[in-house]
Amino acid sequence: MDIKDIIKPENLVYDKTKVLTDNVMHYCPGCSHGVIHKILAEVIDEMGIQEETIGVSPVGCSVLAYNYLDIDWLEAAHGRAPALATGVVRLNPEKYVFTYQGDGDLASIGTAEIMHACNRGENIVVIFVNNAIYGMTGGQMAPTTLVGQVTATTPYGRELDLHGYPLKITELVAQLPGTSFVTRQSVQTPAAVRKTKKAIKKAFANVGQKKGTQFVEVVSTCSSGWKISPVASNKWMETNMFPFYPLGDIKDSEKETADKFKVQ
Ligand SMILES: Cc1ncc(C[n+]2csc(CCOP(=O)(O)OP(=O)(O)O)c2C)c(N)n1
Repeated sequence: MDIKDIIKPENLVYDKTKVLTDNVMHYCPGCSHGVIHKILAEVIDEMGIQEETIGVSPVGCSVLAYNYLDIDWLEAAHGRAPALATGVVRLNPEKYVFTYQGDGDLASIGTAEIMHACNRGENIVVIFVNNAIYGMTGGQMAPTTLVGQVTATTPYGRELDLHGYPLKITELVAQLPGTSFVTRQSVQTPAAVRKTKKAIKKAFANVGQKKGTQFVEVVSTCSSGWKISPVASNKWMETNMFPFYPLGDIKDSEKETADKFKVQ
C-alpha cells in the first residue's frame, strides 16, 4: 500500500524516495552510510536519472549498498571501483556512473586506482566515505586515522614516527587536472545533510555535462569502530576530524583541456 493511500496528500510531510528499497539496512546505530545512501537516492530521484545511473559498490561496510538503492550496480574488488567505473562509463558514456568507497577502500588498497582515474579525468562521481578507520573488519587503523586516534591496531593511539601522517587524499586529487569538482562535506546535522545533498547533486549534474571526475568526500562516524556512542561520535568527529579534514569545496573548475599539455 502506498503512503498516499493512508495519509492525505495535504498532510504528507515526508515521502521516502522510491529509489531507496524497503530492505532494512544492516548498518550500526549512528553510522553515516545510511544517511549518505538516502541522500544519493533522493538526488537520483530528483534528477530523474534512476534508469541512467550505475553504481559501483565497494568492499567495506557498504558492500551491500546494492540492496538499498534501486539502480544498476556492479561490485568491485577492494579498492578497484574507479577502474571498474572507468570501463563502465567508457562503454556507456551517457550513463551517470558513480563509485561509493570507504577510506580503507579508496585511500589505502585502492590508492593507485583513484589517483589514475582522477588523473585521467574519468567522467564519474566518486563518493568517498571517510570514517578514519577500517569499519567492516573491526576498526583497524586506516591511512586517514588521526594522530593519537585509538584503533584496534593502534591501542595507544596512532603514532607519527611509526605510522606516518594521516592522508588527505581529497586535497591530493584536487591537484590533478582531471578533477573538476572536489568537495568535503559531512552529515552530522540536518544543515550538513542539506549541504552534502547539494554537493552530490552538483557532482551528478557535472557528470551529465561531461566535466570529468567529481569527488565528494563525506567525513563520517563509525561508532562501533571508534567504540563511542553515536551522539558522542558526532561530537568526536567535530572536535577531532573537522580541524584536520576541514569542510567545504576544495576545487570547483572545469577540467584542464589538452592544449595546456601538448608538445609544441
Ligand atoms: C583484497 C582484500 N583485502 C582485504 C579485504 C578485507 N576487508 C574487507 S572490508 C575492509 C575494510 C574496509 O574499510 P573501509 O573501506 O574504510 O570501509 P568501511 O568498512 O569503514 O565503511 C577490508 C580490509 C578484502 N575483502 N579484500
